[in-house]
Amino acid sequence: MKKLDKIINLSKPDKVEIVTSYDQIHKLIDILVERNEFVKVSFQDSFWTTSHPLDVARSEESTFIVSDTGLGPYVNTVSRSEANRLIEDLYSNSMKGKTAYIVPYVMGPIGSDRKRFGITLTDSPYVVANMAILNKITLEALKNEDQAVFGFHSVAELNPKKKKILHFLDDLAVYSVNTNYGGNVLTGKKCFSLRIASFLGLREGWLAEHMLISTIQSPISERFTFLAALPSACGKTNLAMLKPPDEFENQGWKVWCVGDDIAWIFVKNGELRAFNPEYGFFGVAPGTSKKSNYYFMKSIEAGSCIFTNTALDVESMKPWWEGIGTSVPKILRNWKNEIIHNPDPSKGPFAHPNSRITIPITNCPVLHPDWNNPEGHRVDAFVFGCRRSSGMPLVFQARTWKEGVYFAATLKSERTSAQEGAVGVLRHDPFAMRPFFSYNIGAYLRHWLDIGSNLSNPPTIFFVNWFLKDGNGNFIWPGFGENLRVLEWVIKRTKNYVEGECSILGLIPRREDFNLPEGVSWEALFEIDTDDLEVELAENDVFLKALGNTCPPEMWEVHYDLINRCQR
Ligand code: GTP
Ligand code: SPV
Ligand code: MN
Repeated sequence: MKKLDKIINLSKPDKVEIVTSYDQIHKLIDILVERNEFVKVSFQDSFWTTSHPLDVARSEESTFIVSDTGLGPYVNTVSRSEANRLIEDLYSNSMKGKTAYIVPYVMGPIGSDRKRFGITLTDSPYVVANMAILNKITLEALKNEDQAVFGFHSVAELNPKKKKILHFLDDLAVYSVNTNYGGNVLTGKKCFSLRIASFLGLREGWLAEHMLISTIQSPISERFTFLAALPSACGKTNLAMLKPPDEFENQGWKVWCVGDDIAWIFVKNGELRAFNPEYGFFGVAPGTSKKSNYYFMKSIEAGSCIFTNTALDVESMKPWWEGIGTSVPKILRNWKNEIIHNPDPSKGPFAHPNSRITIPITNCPVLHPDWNNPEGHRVDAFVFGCRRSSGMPLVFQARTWKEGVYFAATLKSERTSAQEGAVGVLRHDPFAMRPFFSYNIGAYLRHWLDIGSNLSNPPTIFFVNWFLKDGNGNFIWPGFGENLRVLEWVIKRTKNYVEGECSILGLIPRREDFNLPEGVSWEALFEIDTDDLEVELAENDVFLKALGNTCPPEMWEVHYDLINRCQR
């Protein structure tokens, strides 16, 4: 295997082992436990671990697409010669004294001709253990290595200053070094399933998106599948396995989860269809409780999970985090692996805000019975979301596909702990894809517009914001299961059961069509401040201009139309 040999010769591991069975992974976990890197917790076959304290989130600044030309806004590039120099330098002898593991896997349903193989070489048993949950291990990948996406990961010195995540699109290869956490290193996740896959999608006529997939079963629709894009740590996992409020559940509403993070989307017979290429969840812990996300908690209890950077109750050996719904344990290990007796709750957080749990998808009690259908699922609606304390209503519908693409392209959201950097700062996050674009955004928008024009009956497109706050900083909207009330309106609009009301942005619900929970102010949810909007339109102008002549003219059409509506 030429590609593997090159990096093995350079990094010089003592041993190379191909991971072919789950038995082997159990043995690997035993080694991690012996080394005290994994701690057995009270759930069956589940383990707790911590990462380097400066390696706790995705590092956008260290993530690059290898290209000899610039690729426009939000795409960090590095030249091929510089990338090769970095690899020579950073991987040289980086695996000495270690074992390199080769993980062959597949993304997507086995029976689908749209599945893709991946081969990751890593010197981190932690990465192997996580990838064995998130991806399906298969030797088929080695037989198809010419089409496989390669990941070369080395912990090396674990020096955050020398952290690099390099993507060679044409070579289908990702190099990740000096990091050992999450999306930086689990190469099947964002590196392959978004950055490399979306580039392949552009070439081949399909889409790879940062979206959950769920199917709603209800008295008003037999089966309704929606895809939702929300920036990292803005609610995809929660929405994907939503537990309906009692009054809905009693009427027969149920949400089936197909995926919680990534969707591969394609056109078939004039219809849009999607599948989830992953085999597990890598979900945010803090804020998750039986009350906020019942089925996620149930998924954890089913076992075979890995807890990274949560706290750990030393007496019960149960992982703990802020918002879990129980008081701070008397003796805990925090995310920095310090043992604390009688912790002062005001001295937290004891779990890192981006602490995560790796869970086999089959643990989910509301996993769609047909989740892994090789034909995918027909897409009825798209939902784009953001986290904003103001300036964006609870929900509105784009009137047309073109408008939907414009609003998705100009979405803004407050930064969360899933990325390194200051939390809470409002930043532009097109399609919830800002950290994951691997080619020019103008071309990306063109691709979306072209896909839409190939559909006989394109999905509807909605925008949501669960995170509006009042003057005291409290959330106005109850969120979580209650978000089904918004989805109910999404279904009614998609099926044309009700009319929408025109607003400057798009269609908002008429009061009588929306099942508002008690004690929530309608006005506060749907206020649109035209002064704020004008400021945003000015920002959008700057963004569209930055795309230069790659910006599809349709985007300018919608933009000027909005400006006109605003001035009227
Ligand atoms: P990634 O895995 O990073 O892509 O995140 P995600 O989009 O899947 O976000 P997730 O569902 O894990 O939620 C992130 C955080 O937002 C958690 O702390 C949740 O408890 C919180 N959250 C999710 N949905 C809601 C909601 O409707 N309202 C409020 N207030 N918080 C929510
Ligand atoms: C995200 O940040 O969007 C995640 C976690 O889903 S990671 O795999 O680290 O990208
Ligand atoms: Mn994500």
